[in-house]
Amino acid sequence: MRILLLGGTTEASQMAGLLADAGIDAAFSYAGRTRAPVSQPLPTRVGGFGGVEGLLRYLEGAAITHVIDATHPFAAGMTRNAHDACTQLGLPLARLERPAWHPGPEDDWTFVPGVEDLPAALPERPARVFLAIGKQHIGLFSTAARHHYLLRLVDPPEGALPLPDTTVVLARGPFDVAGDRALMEAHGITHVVAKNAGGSGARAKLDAARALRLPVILAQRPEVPGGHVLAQPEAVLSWLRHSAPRGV
Ligand code: 3Y8
Ligand code: NAP
Repeated sequence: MRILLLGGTTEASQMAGLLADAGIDAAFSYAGRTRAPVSQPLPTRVGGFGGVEGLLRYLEGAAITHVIDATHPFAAGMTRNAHDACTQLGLPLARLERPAWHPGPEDDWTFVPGVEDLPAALPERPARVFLAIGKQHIGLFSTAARHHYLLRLVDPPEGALPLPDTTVVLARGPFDVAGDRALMEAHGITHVVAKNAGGSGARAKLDAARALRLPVILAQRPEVPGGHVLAQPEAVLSWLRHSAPRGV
């Protein structure tokens, strides 16, 4: 048995620990989005595969027998490619995915279909927006340049930002409610904009918004192919044991 673990999330790091502790032959994969990703207890590769074709070559070259897609719910491209490649090769594929967030009675949440719909959901009058969606989609907000944006990024931006009125904080997360509440108060935030990422690592800002009674605008997740979706790393481990040849 040899596993490819597609990582980049809290759950992927937990899965890596389980596989390493079980002594299962596995390789961890990052996209290479950040300069210094957290190290993993597994041999780690960094960078894209080169589309489905590149992934097929990697899977065959590395004699991978099972794939675990523990990427982020918004990493739709990687998820689609993993599904297509595993279907072509007839390889077992499980997706480790955390459930989406749902509002409580005290929450003031607005959902939009996708990340590209977020700017239009902001108010006409200038606001002070905590834009916690990372770096890849900041450009979408250049059509809403009237607002002040508090940007939380993993790495310093290379070059000028596509927005005129910003404050940048650098942080990798996972985050905590007290820290996010203090950050939002210090910057006089009036709106929180985020992705419906689910999980614990990005949840703090939603709880802080609830405490401060601030509106939240959330992008819903992109559609991804079906398949074997599990919510806990332990469930993936038992899936592996049941789908492996005898004696694992
Ligand atoms: C490179 C690996 C771990 C994993 C930690 C989780 C928690 C902290 C919360 C906010 C939201 C955001 C962003 C976020 C979180 C965890 C998790 C999660 C959100 C690292 C990591 C990589 C990335 C890529 C990065 C994206 C960006 C998204 C920032 C490592 C730290 C906004 C998603 O600068 C960039 O280009 C950043 C790109 C994809 C979204 C975007 O579109 O910009 N994640 N995040 C992975 C790779 O190379 O394969 O550097 O160590 C992982 C984590 N980020 O093991 O503890 O599991 O969700 N990551 C979102 O959820 O909205 C921050 O600020 O409140
Ligand atoms: P994406 O849009 O789905 O993928 C774009 C391309 O990046 C993929 O086609 C693939 O390139 C490469 N890629 C993505 N994940 C990879 C991985 N784990 N290993 C190797 N290559 C990978 O991905 P994304 O949204 O940019 O996310 C990139 C990474 O950040 C993923 O590891 C994801 O788990 C993590 N992350 C993303 C978010 C988010 O909000 N999107 C949040 C937290 C963590 P090729 O086509 O060349 O193979």
